[in-house]
Amino acid sequence: MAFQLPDLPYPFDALEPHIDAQTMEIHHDKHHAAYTTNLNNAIAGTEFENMDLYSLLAKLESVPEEKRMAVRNNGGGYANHNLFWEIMGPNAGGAPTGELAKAIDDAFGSIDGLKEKFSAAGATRFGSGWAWLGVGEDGKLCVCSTPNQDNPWMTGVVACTAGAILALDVWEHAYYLKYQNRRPDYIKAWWNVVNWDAVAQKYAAAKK
Ligand code: MN3
Repeated sequence: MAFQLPDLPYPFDALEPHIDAQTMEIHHDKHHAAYTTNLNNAIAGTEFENMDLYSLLAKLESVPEEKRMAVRNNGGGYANHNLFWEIMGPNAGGAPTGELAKAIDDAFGSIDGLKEKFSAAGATRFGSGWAWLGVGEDGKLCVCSTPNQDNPWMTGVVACTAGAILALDVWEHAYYLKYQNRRPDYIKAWWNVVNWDAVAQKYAAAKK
């Protein structure tokens, strides 16, 4: 198969009490696994099978129409969760340092300015979707939100094209067991599990 479900880089209960173990297990083993399987099924036997994931997402318009929505939804779901697991971790939270901290101050005034804008992007996303922090085409940090499993790598499809470095899943499956309808509470707690060292590495790579 072209794409493989990555292992979760920490145990299911590593993000407790902010994100509960049962949510993590279902989210990774069922939801992310399904996106992976469905992406592979959609591209099986096509020229897209051996394409790099981010090239595929940037060229959705070249995917035949009958497969395009399956690739968009499941390729998005596959890529989005890959990033989501990587930018969280145990013993995390706090604030970024170094070049990333400087870039955040330049773009948003402060880390609190970023948190306010990013949290609002997630909280106000109607229905299911994601909030993003990315390096825009002008090289500056930007915040945006996408519906469903769309993401800023989908050139020509989404309003904000960027190299994503931080992602927040606001689908109900990401928080409903613990937070029910209280999405803002989930978002507030989620900042405690953001692995800023991982985000800084993504930032350095996206700037290149
Ligand atoms: Mn999800």
